[in-house]
Amino acid sequence: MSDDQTVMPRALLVPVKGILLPDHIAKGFDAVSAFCPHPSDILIAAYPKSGSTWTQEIVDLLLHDGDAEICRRAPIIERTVLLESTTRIRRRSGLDQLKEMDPPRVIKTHLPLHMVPAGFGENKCKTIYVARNAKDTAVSFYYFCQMTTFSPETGPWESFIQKFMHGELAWGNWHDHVKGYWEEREKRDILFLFYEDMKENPRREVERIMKHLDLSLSDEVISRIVELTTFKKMKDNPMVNQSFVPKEIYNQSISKFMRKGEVGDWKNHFTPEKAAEFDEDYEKKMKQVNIPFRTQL
Ligand code: PPS
Repeated sequence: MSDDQTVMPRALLVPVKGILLPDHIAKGFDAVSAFCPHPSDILIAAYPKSGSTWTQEIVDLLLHDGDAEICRRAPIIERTVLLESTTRIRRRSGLDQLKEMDPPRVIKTHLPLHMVPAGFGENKCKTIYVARNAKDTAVSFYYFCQMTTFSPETGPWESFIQKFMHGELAWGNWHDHVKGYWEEREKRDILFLFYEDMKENPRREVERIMKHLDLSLSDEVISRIVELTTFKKMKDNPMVNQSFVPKEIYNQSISKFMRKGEVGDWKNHFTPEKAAEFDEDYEKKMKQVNIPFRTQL
């Protein structure tokens, strides 16, 4: 821990329905499970570090006609709510925040699909899942876990990758998370986004999100949204770069929340041997599905 980090105990991980969750989130899970959304609420789901904050900002801008000022009305964590968040990491729990908001609310979750409250499916809430290739997700998660007390200590990178491969990190196994949403995407009308596609052609992906939400905005507004949600713009935007989160929770002097925002950073972290081992394990776990992930552009 760096000298200037205020000491706050690290979260522990405990299993809930076979998935490891930070202890404070596990404690509130029954209440989260019972949450009933309004049919107009929008769900953004993602395994951690897959591009959910980016998607949240795009959705908030789409819902407000690309109005940058309105979307600076509050930090992203107030405008769009992490369903399972607790007072250990936020001023109010996600459920308390939601009580004070009028639908349509933008709700984020890292829960795997089988743990998402049934009401989202029953009420046919618009759902977006954003996925990122496993190796870049692991790298991003490693830096995130170093800077937040939200997670247990990471240990060295080599052991962190092992934990990532074996579902021993918070929110469980990346492979099952992604497969769970992928397999249900048609039945539940889930818009399945890839981080790499968003990097490659953000305008196309913003338009896909807009259509999924049954919105129709002018070309000019879409261009503005694309511009406002570039990595650079979001990194400099105090309402999205998480600089508002207290240092004892996110110590951004260790690593920035808006860290690199690239596809292929894994190449700077995986040795050829580690990449081969990771890929072999990946093939075994993902062989029954053909999800077109890209690890470089
Ligand atoms: S979290 O903590 O799970 O909610 O994180 P999440 O927002 O899902 O993912 C964080 C990573 O997304 C990157 N990011 C972006 N990349 C490109 N463009 C934009 N606009 C953008 N916004 C966020 C962020 O930098 C994290 O990735 P890394 O690789 O760590 O930089």
